[in-house]
Amino acid sequence: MQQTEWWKNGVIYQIYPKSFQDTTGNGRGDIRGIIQRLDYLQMLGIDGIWITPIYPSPQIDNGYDVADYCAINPDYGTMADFELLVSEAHQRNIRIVMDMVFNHTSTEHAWFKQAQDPESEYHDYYIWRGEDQTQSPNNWRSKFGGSAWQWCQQVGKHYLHLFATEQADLNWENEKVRQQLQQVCHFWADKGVDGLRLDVVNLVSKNQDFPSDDQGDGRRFYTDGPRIHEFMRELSEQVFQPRGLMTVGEMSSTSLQNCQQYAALNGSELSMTFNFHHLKVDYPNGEKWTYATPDYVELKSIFNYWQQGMHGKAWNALFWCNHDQPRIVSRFGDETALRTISGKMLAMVLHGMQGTPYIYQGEEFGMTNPGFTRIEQYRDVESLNMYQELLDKGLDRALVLKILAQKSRDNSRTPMQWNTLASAGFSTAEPWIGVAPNYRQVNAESAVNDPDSVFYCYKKLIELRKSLPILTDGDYQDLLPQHPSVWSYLRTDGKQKLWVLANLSNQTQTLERPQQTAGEWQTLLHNYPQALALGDTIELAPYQAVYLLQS
Ligand code: TEU
Repeated sequence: MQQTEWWKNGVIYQIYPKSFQDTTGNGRGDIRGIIQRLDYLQMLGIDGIWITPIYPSPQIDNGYDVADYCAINPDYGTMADFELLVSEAHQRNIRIVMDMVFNHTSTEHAWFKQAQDPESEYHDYYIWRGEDQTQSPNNWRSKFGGSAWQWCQQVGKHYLHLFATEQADLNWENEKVRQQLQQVCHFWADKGVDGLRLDVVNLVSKNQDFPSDDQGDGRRFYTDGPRIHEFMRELSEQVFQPRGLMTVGEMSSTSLQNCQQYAALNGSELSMTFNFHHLKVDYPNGEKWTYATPDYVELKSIFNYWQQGMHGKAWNALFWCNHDQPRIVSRFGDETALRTISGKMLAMVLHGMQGTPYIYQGEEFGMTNPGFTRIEQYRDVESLNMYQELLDKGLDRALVLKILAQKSRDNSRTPMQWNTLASAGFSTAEPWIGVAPNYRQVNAESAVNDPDSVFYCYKKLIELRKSLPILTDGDYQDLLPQHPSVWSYLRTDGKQKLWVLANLSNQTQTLERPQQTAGEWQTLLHNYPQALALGDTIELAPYQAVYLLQS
């Protein structure tokens, strides 16, 4: 497909294939399931799909433990299925974005197996340190709990794994590793892929002294590390630019200054970046594994910082949800009576900003967390590890389960709710992870049949991004940064003004009309049956949101 900067006014839809659509009756989704649902995605109006890893993998981390970068996991189908998906998607003007997991491979990858022979050329593909089995080379922690080092008897050294033990970190200092990874990108570009999502790519350059961290878990020694921009420019020059690939880097704990470089408008490194600062406003003191309520003043201030800091310099990816995050209506909205209203409000607030919006499967009709109550319902390696770690710390089991129900990555991984049939139309068999119990009310089919559903709000937002240049180009100003629950921001592009006004609470909010909003406004979009009355004081109903335009 033609490779202009299509993502600048485009919207990307994320698919977690294992939970999207099963066509073989094994309880797990597959590539043919994605093909079957392309018409639905075309109706929604999205421009591309990002598909999380479908490569051969022992599935310790649901495919983020890749055993072969250039093949399809038979569980998901065949390479022929994938090629069919590319052509079927392209026929509908839907581009394909593949997930590249280049910080680590599975320990089942042929490279890692051979790396265990210190004489092999693959040995130096990984990071080996420390000859004392009883002592880790440093105190770095794995993001999934425990030490980041694992002893390998055959080598007589530890290898580094920032994630699960079965995910060994690649040694990017080795030029051959970087060349191999370039070849992987070429392989998928040859298949017709249009873009790449690069998993935790800002962690690949490690401080080569591997110092212990007396202030934390080690992340400051490998996040946005010493050679990271050099590595990104190299990939960009060798592959991304010549192949016209759109790229989005998943940036773990990054900074604005680094993202201004990664996602610079001249495209010297990547097209755009995901960062997660806005999704830590319910991590008190940076601690994810607590039961907490979000701080909306903090949330607005983070968006203000990133919207203003990237404007005119670099390009943002916008998202509320992905396969690692709880569902947004459960998190910042309402799961029950005001689910639809709050789902639309959250969509409007995010899609009113500058950047490329991402929609995670099911978000477009307001899917919720499943409300798991037993540990047996969880599948995620991080959740299972943290469950044990929190119990070991002495936390009460009921509290730990409550924390998991709020924070677990499995909240977003339950099967896509297509309709009211058994297993929500996802599969004819027992799904690999339980379906959320509300699927009879909350499903794609009901949403498509209801003109007032969240689905049509997303559809409208996708259309607006194509027809209203201010959404792509305008700057951003927060009009009420200190208000605890009202979000009121202005986008301006010299020709028009777009005013986005939203109530993040389940209470009515009354406010004075900000002076910057004088004059006449045309209502573009609202989430209540009646439009908002604009007087000197404004009354916002629970979760009410409105887009107002001044030309
Ligand atoms: O996630 C990286 C990441 O830092 C997280 O969002 C992670 O889920 C979080 O730290 C856990 O608290 C990416 C993938 O999106 C995730 O699914 C993988 O597990 C991870 O990388 C390793 O490949």
